[in-house]
Amino acid sequence: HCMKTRDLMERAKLAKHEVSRKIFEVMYQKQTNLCLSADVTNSKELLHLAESIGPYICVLKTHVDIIEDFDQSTCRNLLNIAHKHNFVLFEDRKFADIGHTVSKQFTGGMFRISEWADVINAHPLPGPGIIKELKNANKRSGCLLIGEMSTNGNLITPAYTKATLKMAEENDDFVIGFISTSRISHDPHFLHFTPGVSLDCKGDGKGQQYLTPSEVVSKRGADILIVGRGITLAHDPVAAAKVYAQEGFSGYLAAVDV
Ligand code: 5FU
Repeated sequence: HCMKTRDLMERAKLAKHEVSRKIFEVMYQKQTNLCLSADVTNSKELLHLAESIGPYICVLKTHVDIIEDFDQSTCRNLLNIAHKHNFVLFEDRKFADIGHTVSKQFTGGMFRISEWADVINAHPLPGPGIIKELKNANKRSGCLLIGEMSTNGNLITPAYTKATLKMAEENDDFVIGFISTSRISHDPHFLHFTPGVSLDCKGDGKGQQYLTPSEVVSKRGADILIVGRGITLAHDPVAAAKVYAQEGFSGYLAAVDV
């Protein structure tokens, strides 16, 4: 049983959403569980990162609202690169409002996230209405619930995380997993994405707290490690991505289920 949930093709078969199935398959095909957090502020840099780091990742995570020159061609180009290098796009918008508002934030405005993002995420704080309305707006995207955060002093309690799990289980045709710093569910169809990963730093002096790839994947039970500045600010980002991908995936294969 222990090895079974580490078996990516087995997990792909158990997936309840097209996007989680795709992610498991990409992880298997490319032998990587690295998600690049491409937190740059212009389209050219974003597309350059996607093109150069693309071969080593299963997911590329964006914050499109920090891009100064964003337009629809940014997403079109990003989609082409994602297709070429076989990774999925995750917009880290962290929806956190009433259902009526989030459905507009998801589909409308400048960013029209629902038209290009495979994965989105939401805080469960407002209650199940947020999930229902995001799903009604576009069920082709898969949603991660933020069950834990990496930051120092965050207000999330064990009871909140447990309630997040319940909300995920009740909506598992749309919720594909969690943002968390530990394994929240033992159900192999849920994905756990863990941010706050660095080989060199313990923190950023702004609340972020870092763990190493092997800590998050082997000890905390993460499926996918999210790495931003550890790669983007490295002297050689491609070389750094290869190291994180290697550490992350060997940790994933070695991990026993927690
Ligand atoms: F939900 C979370 C969280 O708890 N911590 C995070 O760091 C999200 N993040 C995101 O992961 C954050 O918004 C950044 O985009 C990224 C981490 O970037 P870093 O440069 O690796 O610190």
